[in-house]
Amino acid sequence: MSMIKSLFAKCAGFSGGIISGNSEFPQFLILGLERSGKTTLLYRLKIGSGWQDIKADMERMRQPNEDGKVEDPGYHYEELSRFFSVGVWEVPGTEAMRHLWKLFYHSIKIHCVIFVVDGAESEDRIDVAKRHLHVLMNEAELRNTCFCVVINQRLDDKLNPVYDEKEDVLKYKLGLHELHPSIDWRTKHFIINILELKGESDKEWAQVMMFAKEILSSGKGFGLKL
Ligand SMILES: Nc1nc2c(ncn2[C@@H]2O[C@H](COP(=O)(O)OP(=O)(O)O)[C@@H](O)[C@H]2O)c(=O)[nH]1
Ligand SMILES: [Mg+2]
Repeated sequence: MSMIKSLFAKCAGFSGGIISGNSEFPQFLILGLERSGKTTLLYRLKIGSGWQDIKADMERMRQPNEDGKVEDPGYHYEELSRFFSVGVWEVPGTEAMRHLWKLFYHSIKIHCVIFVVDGAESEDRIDVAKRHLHVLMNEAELRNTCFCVVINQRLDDKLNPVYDEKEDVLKYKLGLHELHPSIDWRTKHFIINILELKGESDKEWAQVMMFAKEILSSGKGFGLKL
């Protein structure tokens, strides 16, 4: 708890536990189960394909070094500015860390949740992801929040079948076809091969940002001027 509070304190605009209007731009929160591709997404957006060994590096950062410490701090904060300026928080999705997700959206006003699901995920884990996603969608603090569900297609992955865009089974398995109207209008899913994203300007990502802009600007929600 204190670890996260001190992290928030580092963020510009922190005042009395709530980052709101004076943080000046919308805050996004990337969530999803562990290994769905969240950190890869954040850094593909931030630095594009310039980080060539990202896959090997992500694996290495998960392993303890000689001192027994894990290099990846787990959570990350970056700012993006291609379409409109946003602050992006990315939090681990391990079982333990899922308990802490709420601390983020209780302490920070979150305008958009990017929920990442591995397209090659097992049935059991899809159910777990679905459960968490629907809890989030029904949280009071997130009642105006835009939800972008990103299905990580893993086109390059020889070990797993490629996610079939036409059948799009995760739309149903995640219950995205039967959302309450109060949630449906601010929710959309996108099928993206995260590892191939070439930075913020990538057209796959542009679709996510255009949808988020529409929802965040809507008078039904935050009514932001972006
Ligand atoms: N083959 C392949 N691997 C991916 C893709 N996206 C993520 N990964 C790998 O899957 C692992 C988990 O990704 P990571 O971003 O660390 O997941 P996180 O736990 O959700 O942050 C890493 O080794 C990534 O390099 C993808 O599109 N294709
Ligand atoms: Mg991660």
